[in-house]
Amino acid sequence: MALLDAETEHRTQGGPGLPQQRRLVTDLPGPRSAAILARKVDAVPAGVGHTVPVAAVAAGGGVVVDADGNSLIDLGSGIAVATVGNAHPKIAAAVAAQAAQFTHTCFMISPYESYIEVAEALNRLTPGDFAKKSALFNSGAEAVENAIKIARKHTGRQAVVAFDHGYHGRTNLTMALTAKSMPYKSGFGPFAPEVYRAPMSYPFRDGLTGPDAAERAISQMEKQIGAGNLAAIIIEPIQGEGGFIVPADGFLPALADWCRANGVVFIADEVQTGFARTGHMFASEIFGVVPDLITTAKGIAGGLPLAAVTGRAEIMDASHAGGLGGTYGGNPIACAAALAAIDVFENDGVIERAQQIGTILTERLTAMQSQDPRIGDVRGHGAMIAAEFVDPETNAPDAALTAAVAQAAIAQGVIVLTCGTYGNVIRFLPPLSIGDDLLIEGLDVVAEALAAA
Ligand code: PLZ
Repeated sequence: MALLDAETEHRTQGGPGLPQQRRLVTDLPGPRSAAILARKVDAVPAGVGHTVPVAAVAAGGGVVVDADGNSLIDLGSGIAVATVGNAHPKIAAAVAAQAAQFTHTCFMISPYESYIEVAEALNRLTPGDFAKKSALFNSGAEAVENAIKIARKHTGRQAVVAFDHGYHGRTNLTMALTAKSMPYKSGFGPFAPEVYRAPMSYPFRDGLTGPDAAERAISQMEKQIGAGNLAAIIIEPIQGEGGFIVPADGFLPALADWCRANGVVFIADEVQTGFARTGHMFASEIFGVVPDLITTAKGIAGGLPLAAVTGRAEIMDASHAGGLGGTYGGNPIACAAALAAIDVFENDGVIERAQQIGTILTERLTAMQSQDPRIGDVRGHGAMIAAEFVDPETNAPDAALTAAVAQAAIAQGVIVLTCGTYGNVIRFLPPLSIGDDLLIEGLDVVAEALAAA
């Protein structure tokens, strides 16, 4: 098939109708992608990087198709966003219908029902059987910023604690909350004040029980900040960019109890873990914690930019009228997409599918680990599983091996993402619409890449 025909076909035929196959018709990037990426170099600043050297033209099910007609297996979901599957028919239809009706009035000017419906759904679906309210924003970072604003207003306190290996965004306050300097913070200071860092529970590296790790963090917060000065702690129940770090049992509940006893707002950043990703609607459920506030984004709207802060009504109501908002927050098209996505999350067996995917990923990766001591740890929940690569002698992080495996897999048409403070983790975040055969083929390719590295 001529390249042009392939491109035209894929432009008009995205979503689950795409052939579900790994098929490389060129080396990556092919000539069309290479030409587009050359224009990127001229038109887009170097600071905006990319992982996979292709220009996407269609995606759906478990594949991303590029401008040359290459079909790649998607094990990244655009960083945990296309959870229900790219161009999901229910979302595409809801977006088209809303775009034909009205695209924007600004919720702060002329409100509309879909925003309120999304808020009602979030209030219902998030953990905690108390009165809740939700406010909508555009990005995960913006949700985090607003959660901190709300917690400060509610408590009348200023200090905020984030954790080692934490990631919360790229805006000024969220850079301050984010732990890792390169590439997120280096040279971009000064950072927002009154942000402190506490040690995380990282069982593979610290060997501490959950309660002991919590005790270490609490004692540091009490000594260095003082509970009476602390507005909030913010933590990802499973850390995403930091390396899919799953805290030891008891760590999060002990922190939440301490917060409650001291009038500190406990904020769970579920931007990456939320909406069925971990085999639960929210990862907080895995650990039996009920956050005061939850930030969400990514999977919430099937790829449309939407984010939210949801939490206890009395905390959410702390702000004076007009104190929260933004031109686009809760845009009607994004809300229509979110309502369609939430319908899928609740009614189409997506949580069960995340659990099945988690079983396939975990069994395969632990089997690989038993043959290959360079895999130091396999961890995660549901469709959020990672392998940490180490020097088998010393357990030291092996970022070079990790990068080599990821690059080799991508060159063979499998999109995998790395993460981790030490850059030594490959994370698997497939869309839940991927079939078992493609998932297993993707894992085969990663296994071959590791064997060859
Ligand atoms: N909180 C827990 O994972 C976004 C960003 C990757 P935005 N993570 C992926 C990158 O290199 O920029 C994220 C997250 C958690 C907040 C955010 C920020 O969400 O929608 O990217 O602003």
